[in-house]
Amino acid sequence: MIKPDAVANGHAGAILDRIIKGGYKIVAMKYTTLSADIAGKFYEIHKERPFYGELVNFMSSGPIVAAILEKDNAVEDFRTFIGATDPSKADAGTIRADFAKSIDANAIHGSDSNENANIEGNFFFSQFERF
Ligand code: YYY
Ligand code: MG
Repeated sequence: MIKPDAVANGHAGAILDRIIKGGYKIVAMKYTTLSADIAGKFYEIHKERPFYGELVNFMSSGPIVAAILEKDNAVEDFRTFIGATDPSKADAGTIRADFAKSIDANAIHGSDSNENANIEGNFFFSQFERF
């Protein structure tokens, strides 16, 4: 998911270009805005964390791009490709190093396991959209 900061800053196209050139096939994609309720559900796992309220506010603050990507070893490789959660600690050349400004507004989300990739894909897309 390309987060509201990156979309608002005009980086969605550049980020998608990197993703495609990085060898990821876009299986499904949508441009939409999350309500606070939906953003809260997406990040429900972080409910008890101190940053949850701000995270939900931020994630529902403007349009996002959600996509299902396909590649060998996609989940692990994509986490490396986007860089550390805190962009100041992200490796040079990663999406977060180049497009994110802070740990809370960090440009992009990547699923952290195959199981969660499936759950999160189903969260955004119907069975007809993820052919
Ligand atoms: O998977 P990843 O996005 O890299 O980080 P998580 O630890 O799952 O946290 C999800 C999300 O929460 C993170 O992308 C930004 C926000 N966040 C925050 O605002 N402040 C923190 N100290 C940790 C995470
Ligand atoms: Mg995470």
